[in-house]
Amino acid sequence: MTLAGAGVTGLVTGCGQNTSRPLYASDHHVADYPTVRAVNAMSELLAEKTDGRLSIKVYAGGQLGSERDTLEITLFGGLDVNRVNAAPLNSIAPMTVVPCLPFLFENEQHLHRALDGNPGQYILNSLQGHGLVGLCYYDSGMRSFYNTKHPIRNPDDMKGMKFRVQNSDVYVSMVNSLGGDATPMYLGEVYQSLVQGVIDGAENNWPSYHAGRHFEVAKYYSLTRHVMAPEMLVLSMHRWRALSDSDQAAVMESARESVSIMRELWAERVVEARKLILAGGVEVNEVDDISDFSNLMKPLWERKSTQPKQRELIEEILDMRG
Ligand code: GTR
Repeated sequence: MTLAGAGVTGLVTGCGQNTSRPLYASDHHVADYPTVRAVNAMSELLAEKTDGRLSIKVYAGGQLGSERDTLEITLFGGLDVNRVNAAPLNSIAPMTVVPCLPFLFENEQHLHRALDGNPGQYILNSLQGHGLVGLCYYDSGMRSFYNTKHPIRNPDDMKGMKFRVQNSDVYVSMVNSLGGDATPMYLGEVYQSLVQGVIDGAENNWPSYHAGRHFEVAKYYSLTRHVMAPEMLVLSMHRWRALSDSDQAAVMESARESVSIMRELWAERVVEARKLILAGGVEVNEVDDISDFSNLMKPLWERKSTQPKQRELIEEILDMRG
């Protein structure tokens, strides 16, 4: 959908000459999803810090288009803020590949240590070389595979099945390395594609598996927990440059403060989504031996992180394991 088609006029403002208008933000998820609620919470914090001069208006529910499309719009300054997963940033900013690597993080604590620490900050800063300002990370839990056919207990069970992946080479290689057939596709098309049999499955965390109603059609959820790629909040460099130093500081601070709000909202939503999914008759299974999956994905780390700095970050993150 175009911006005008979504009823959003005046969004493309010629790179932020009007610095007192709200920051316009996009999110694929609907209004009550934790990411949208977190950005709304950030908006309130920002308004408090700037005596109401600055706030954020979120266009939720993917009104403005897919994450890839809205990122492009953000890059040229037609949109200010974007809440996206790290994956669609992979083709824009190579350091974002690192937190998307399968089986990099051993658990949530490890993920938080890495993202709250040096590696996370380095990756956020690296966006500045690519027309974006990295504001913060939000939780996105662990992604697992689901499908319409049968439980996946080992990679052989994925053979001959088509899995939707996010628009990122890392994810295409990931599914192909496991023996499945990867189909990159916008999240908004997944439900229909599952219904029509265009794809057999996809992979996501509990809340997105639930929010997109994929669990109604793809009844097998296999707990591979293969990726913990975080959500990221980014701001257009055009709008950033148009802000005063103190407004830039207020934006950064309110983004940071929204992280703990999001973590609470996320933890609650995971529990709630899981309950609803189980009540919906989904068959959930653990996999036999997770190393059957992780061993196949190791060569992918080498292929997808060819820059020395990416390697360094991986090592630093591995050293932060518990
Ligand atoms: C969700 C994430 C979205 C999007 C989506 C996807 O978990 O919140 O930003 O990346 O996954 O699979 O496309």
